[in-house]
Amino acid sequence: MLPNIEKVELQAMLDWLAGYGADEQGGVTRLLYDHAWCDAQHALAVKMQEKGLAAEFDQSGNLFGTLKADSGSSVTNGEHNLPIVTGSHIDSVVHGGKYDGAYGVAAGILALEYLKQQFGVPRRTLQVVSLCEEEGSRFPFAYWGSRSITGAACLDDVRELRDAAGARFEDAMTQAGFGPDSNYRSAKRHIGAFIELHIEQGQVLERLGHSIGIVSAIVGQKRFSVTVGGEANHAGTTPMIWRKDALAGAADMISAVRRIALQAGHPLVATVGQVIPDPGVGNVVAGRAVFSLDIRHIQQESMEQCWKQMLEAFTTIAEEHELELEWEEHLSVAPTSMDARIIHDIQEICLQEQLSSYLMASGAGHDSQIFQSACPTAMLFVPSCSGISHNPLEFTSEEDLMRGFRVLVRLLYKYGYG
Ligand code: HGY
Ligand code: MN
Ligand code: MN
Ligand code: MN
Repeated sequence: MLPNIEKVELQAMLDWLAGYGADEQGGVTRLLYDHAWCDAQHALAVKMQEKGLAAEFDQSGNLFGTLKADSGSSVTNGEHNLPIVTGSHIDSVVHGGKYDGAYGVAAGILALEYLKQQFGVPRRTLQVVSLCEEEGSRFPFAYWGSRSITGAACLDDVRELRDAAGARFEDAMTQAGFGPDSNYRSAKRHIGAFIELHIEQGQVLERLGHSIGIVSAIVGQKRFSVTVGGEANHAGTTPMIWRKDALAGAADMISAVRRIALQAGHPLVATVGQVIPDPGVGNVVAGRAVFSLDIRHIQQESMEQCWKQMLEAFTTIAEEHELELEWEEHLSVAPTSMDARIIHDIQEICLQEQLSSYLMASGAGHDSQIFQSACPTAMLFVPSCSGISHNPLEFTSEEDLMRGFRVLVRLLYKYGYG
């Protein structure tokens, strides 16, 4: 049985990590392969080594810290000698919070350090991974870290993608020291199970008064870029009825997104978070407008149905205003149920720890939904204060952080030493 886990330097580590990419809004901005991201990953590699873990990068920039099993351990057959991996992502949204992703990375490092100090070499290899990219904040491609590990994506899928400044994905990757010509091993690997500790990013646990969220399933997601083509023209000399105003057309389409989503009802959510008009100056009728579209639902067919209705509405608006319409889907992930056996183990540990746990769906996407296609996977949440996330005001109390940490340690102990 594990002794009572006293306080570990979890809060201090999160404060330290938030220093990498600290932005002017009091949040964190750490984007794939940018300076803050590179400094954070390399600092974490040093931290892992200081904590007695073998640190190694892969060609995507994922960072693994390993607590190797005793080579003579009896757990030898088949997939049982594949490592148990915990962790989360090190990248952030722009002006994000200090807990999203970072909490799972920091807790994983400290959990392996604690287990090594208390119990020495495990019977089964345990690893913590700092996944290189989950958010899709810089390049229009999400879950690059987990998808390159499971083989769901490879460099050919991303090399030509451009960020908002026009930088090529592959150039950013190689300039950061990664990629196929680096000395690092390929990202693709097999793992025995994946466990992700994460903040809830919503307010269910806080409102219902539970300490631990156990994720039953993660919503499906479809992400698009929608391009509306019109005719740039003079704002003063072009009568309203003769315009092909791409931004006005996009605005009608964005209103249709909200109308259709409200008609569909909870738990469907649809978000337009970004609109880029071209040329984007006040005295020119926009010739082009590109907007993002993020649709989520726990049921695949409802999500598909919603997209179909939205596309019909966009097409009608484009025809009415003689506008061109194009769209590109750059993420389509199905709703994903988590592993029932690990869920059961987490529920048992919460009972032992006398922590109230709550089985719940995740409205946020996570790397766990990528790993679940490759190995048994589970997620656990701790409460987010007022449910705020993807915002510098994101906050979780140290007590709540420690409760999630203790459950993670017990789960890793069960799988690594039990
Ligand atoms: O958008 C999401 O749900 C996740 O935080 N990347
Ligand atoms: Mn996020
Ligand atoms: Mn996250
Ligand atoms: Mn996520």
